Amino acid sequence: MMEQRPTSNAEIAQFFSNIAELLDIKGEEWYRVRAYRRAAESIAHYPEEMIILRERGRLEEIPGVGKAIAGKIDELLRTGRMEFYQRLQSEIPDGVLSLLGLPGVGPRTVSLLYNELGLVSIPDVELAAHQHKLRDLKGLGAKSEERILQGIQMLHRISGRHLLATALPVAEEIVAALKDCQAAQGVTPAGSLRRCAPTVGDIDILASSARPQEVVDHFVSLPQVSEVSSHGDTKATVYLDSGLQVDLLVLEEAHYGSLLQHFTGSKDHNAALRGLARQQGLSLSEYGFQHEDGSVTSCATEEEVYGTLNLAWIPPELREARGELEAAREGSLPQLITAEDIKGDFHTHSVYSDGADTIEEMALAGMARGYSYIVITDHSQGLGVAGGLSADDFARQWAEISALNGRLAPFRILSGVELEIRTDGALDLPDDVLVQFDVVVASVHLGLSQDEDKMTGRFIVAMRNPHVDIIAHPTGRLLGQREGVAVDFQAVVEEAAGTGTMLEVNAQPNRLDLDGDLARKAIGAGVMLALGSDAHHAEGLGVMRFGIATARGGWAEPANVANTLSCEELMATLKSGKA
Ligand code: DGT
Ligand code: CA
Ligand code: CA
Ligand code: ZN
Repeated sequence: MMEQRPTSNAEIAQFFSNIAELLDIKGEEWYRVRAYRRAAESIAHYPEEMIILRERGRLEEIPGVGKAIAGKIDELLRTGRMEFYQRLQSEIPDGVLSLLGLPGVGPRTVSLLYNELGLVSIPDVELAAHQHKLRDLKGLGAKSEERILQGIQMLHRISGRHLLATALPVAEEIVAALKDCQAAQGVTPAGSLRRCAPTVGDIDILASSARPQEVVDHFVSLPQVSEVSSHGDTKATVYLDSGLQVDLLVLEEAHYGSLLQHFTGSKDHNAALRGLARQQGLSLSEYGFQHEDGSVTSCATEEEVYGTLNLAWIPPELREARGELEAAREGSLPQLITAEDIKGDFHTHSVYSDGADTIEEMALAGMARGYSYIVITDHSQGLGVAGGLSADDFARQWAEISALNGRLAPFRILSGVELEIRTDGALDLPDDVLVQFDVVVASVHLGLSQDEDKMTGRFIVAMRNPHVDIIAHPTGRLLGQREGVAVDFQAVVEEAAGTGTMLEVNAQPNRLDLDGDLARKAIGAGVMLALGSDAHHAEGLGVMRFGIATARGGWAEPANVANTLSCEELMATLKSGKA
């Protein structure tokens, strides 16, 4: 087998970011570590390919890339290896880098775990934490030990699950490949993927066909498949190279509605539906309704399945046994928000802070998506790690925005800020600066382990400020990495409603924060939702679809979501909107 050489900017950047981590773990000087980290960042975001730059002898034009690093890029592209990296790797066992994947554990802590206790894997750390060996490490203590243990337990809980955003493109590719099979009709994803759950255990795909075996055979021989786990005449289970499991089920067209309904789930929704069927003397399965005399009625569409039980068709995102059957019976299901309703994006970053693209590039991407506005929300100064801006920096930004607005009209770039709510609860910019933004989005990135009273207090102070329009990613959860902060959500929602502050549904695939349930609580209390991609580059605006799916899971109608407002309506709705 030929060894694959790293050639893309992302692959090359990964080498340098690994080097930075390894040096940091070794305890090297901070400025050396930072130099590699910087180089990794700028290589990852550089608009031209390293391969081309190297051919033209232009590697050193990249910010943060000097002679030494340019030499390493050259070596990597020429030989597929980097001597320096190899040497570092041989000094530190493989598993040590994986410790960085632990929630709340950075290179400093990994350095302690490895150098002081000789821990080289996550199971090592788990054992040592149970034995209370971590609390005596310098700067760690019992609380950190507890937090690390909780993090490991959370990793166990979500292990084997995949982010919706990871699974969805894979599923779409397989659906498209199955459609190439002559015998296949009605190919569609089902299961948690169709319900747009934040994470999925596996990908479920259904098809109808008069010749199921042909479809199943086509499926197991797709090039993406790395292992066939089972292969029957109407169903199969396979694994892909990425480790994702895919289930396929094929039935005759006459059963298709029953099949689709059954395999969309959720289990709880289906159990509730079966209960309802039983009350009407029917037994519900993936083949249809069985009557008391033993005869079976199959349903070709989902509408027939629900209709047989006198229910309106229920959108998949609502099928979680949270009152959707009652609403479907009463005809009070929500008219859910759709992608077509979205007129703008409330949360985007540019090169002014930690984004990769200019304001203009972000705006053009928004226009290409058919939006009428985007809000640029670069970080405020308190978030140093993200290159946060001072009041003077923002003044420069406003000038650029206003020039761009002259050129791009009627499209509007709204001036915004992702305002840090400091650990002591103070806001990161004074009121006389805040009043000058179109939209102020406040959020917490620091002091996330504070207790519930403190944390709730920080949010309340922010919402009471007359200029703060939106609280971004209110719980701070990171799927697979970090639980949400300790906060009295009921108090937050009431304050949001009272002060007319919106709560964000952050569309980043590993955030989806608020989640569906909390979004529904917020809506119930009369709070307006604001959807934000939190994009750090132009293509990043595309994650909006996951925000929309999450809002739908929260039963959101267009009237509950500020992104459905026109720019004029929005300005009239914002707290201290300038005319
Ligand atoms: P996942 O894969 O863990 O993200 O969640 P789902 O909902 O996709 O679950 P999955 O893949 O096990 O099954 C897909 C659907 O098929 C599920 O939502 C309901 C139905 N189903 C599967 N297995 C069973 C079962 O044992 N009992 C019942 N009642 N329904 C099932
Ligand atoms: Ca599934
Ligand atoms: Ca499955
Ligand atoms: Zn952000």
